[in-house]
Amino acid sequence: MANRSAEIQRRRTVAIISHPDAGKTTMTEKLLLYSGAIHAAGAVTGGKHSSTTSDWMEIEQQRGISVSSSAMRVEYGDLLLNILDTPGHQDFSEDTYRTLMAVDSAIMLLDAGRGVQEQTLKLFKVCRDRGIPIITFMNKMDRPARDPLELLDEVEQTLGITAIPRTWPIGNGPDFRGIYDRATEQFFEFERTVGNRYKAPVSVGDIRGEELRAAIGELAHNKLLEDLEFVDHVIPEFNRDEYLKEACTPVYWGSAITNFGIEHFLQAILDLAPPPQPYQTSAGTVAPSDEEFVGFVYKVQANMNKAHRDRISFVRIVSGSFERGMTALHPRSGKETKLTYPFEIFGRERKIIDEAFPGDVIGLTNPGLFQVGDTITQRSKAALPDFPRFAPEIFAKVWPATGSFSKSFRKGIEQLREEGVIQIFTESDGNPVPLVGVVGELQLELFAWRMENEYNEKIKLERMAYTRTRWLGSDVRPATASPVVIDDKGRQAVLFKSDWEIDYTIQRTEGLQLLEKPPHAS
Ligand SMILES: Nc1nc2c(ncn2[C@@H]2O[C@H](COP(=O)(O)OP(=O)(O)OP(=O)(O)O)[C@@H](O)[C@H]2O)c(=O)[nH]1
Ligand SMILES: [Mg+2]
Repeated sequence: MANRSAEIQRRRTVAIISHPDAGKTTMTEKLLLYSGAIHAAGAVTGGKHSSTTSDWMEIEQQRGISVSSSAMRVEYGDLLLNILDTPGHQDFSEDTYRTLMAVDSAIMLLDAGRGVQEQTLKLFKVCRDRGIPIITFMNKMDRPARDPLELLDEVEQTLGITAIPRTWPIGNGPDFRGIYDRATEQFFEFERTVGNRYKAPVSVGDIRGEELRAAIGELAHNKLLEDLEFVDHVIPEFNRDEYLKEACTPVYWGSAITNFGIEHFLQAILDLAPPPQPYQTSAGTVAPSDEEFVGFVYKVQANMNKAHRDRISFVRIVSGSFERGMTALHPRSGKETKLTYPFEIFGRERKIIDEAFPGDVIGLTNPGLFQVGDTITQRSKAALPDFPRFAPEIFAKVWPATGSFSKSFRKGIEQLREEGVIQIFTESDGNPVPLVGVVGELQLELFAWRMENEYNEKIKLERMAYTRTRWLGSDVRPATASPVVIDDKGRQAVLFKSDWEIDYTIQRTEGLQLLEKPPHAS
């Protein structure tokens, strides 16, 4: 068997986060290109002919947005990089938050024309809470971009972290030529290529040279040199320990679409991102070097492959080593289970593996046993803190269009609930028509689309007026007409139409306890 400690030390597990559309999936594809994992990059254009490794779902390709996180594993030099691409849209942020549980660091993309956007801010806070360090990339420099100093200042002001540029952009929009690498003091000039599918040709030049001065004009060249001098004098030196402690974020510039600056960024991820870190569990701290195998499910996805139609649980390995065929304990059910088919995952592709180590994300075929948040161990009862669950704000009754509650209808609802695409409630009066609850509109659309395309069940949705969910903290039920429903773990929740209705109900009902999050499952 491979040397376990060396195997752990060579792994890097990283999530890509940003506001929608900043270019995460495009960047993921380009990191795969530059690491040699794919030989030509696909594109996220939306429409029939687009495809990338991480946006492998048909609905993602049609719309040009990511609706689900995906995992890619690449080897580069001695290192093994697990890249987890996340959806930016807030309707899918539960998935993104869960993915952040499975990584040791994050890369944050900003659209250089827009700076720090609303969703960036939220995701940054989640990284902070998780205690994971962040590398920043200012993307879309091939479009008109904001002044680099202004962007750095915005990161510092809005996110409260020192932003330290490691590269610097030369020009922007059509005049974007390349980047200056502050560490080597070299200027890398890139060439645009048709289709951007292959690496961009690059030449190394002198930032102070006459050639560049003539090309961009004296004024721009003077400003560039002044900016660089300012950066050298005013911005603190980069220090990896400070980055690991989240006291600073190193910043890189480029354009994912034209492949400018990608190689430096990939190298930075490999040089800086931390190896697998310990996790806090109910059984204390579990370190990667611990002998006992511990892993947890951060995501479940059904029907990844039309030929198999099975459910894959994405498992992050925390400690020990994993061997194909091993028997593991599933503490939530108390059952032992043999893990016969572990997969290495690359977008929608999968390949059986014989062993895996802390830091790895592997796929296990899910016999309906594993749920998001479950741990899998060798013998201990280690459990992770609860995974985030958002209170739904949109509700609908869901009917099969055929009118018959068939087996495939029930299976679709059950599996998509298990994945977290929807939450399911039932009315406490025993009405069998399920109520779906979601955080955003796009989730409902995804649900309907997948029911039709993966389970061959067209559905009808009857929207309801409720916009708030509160769980009951005691047996006291509301004295008003607000309905009590049962969630998928058997807990009672109340649906309201407005904050006003919540206040009114509280006033009317003595001893009523309303919780914004579900109480711990018993
Ligand atoms: N001009 C320009 N466009 C880019 C760049 N990177 C990505 N795009 C485009 O921006 C759009 C969104 O890109 P994606 O890679 O899908 O962005 P994303 O962050 O993955 O989006 P979500 O996953 O839906 O949040 C696509 O049309 C890309 O072609 C870039 O460097 N320059
Ligand atoms: Mg995407």
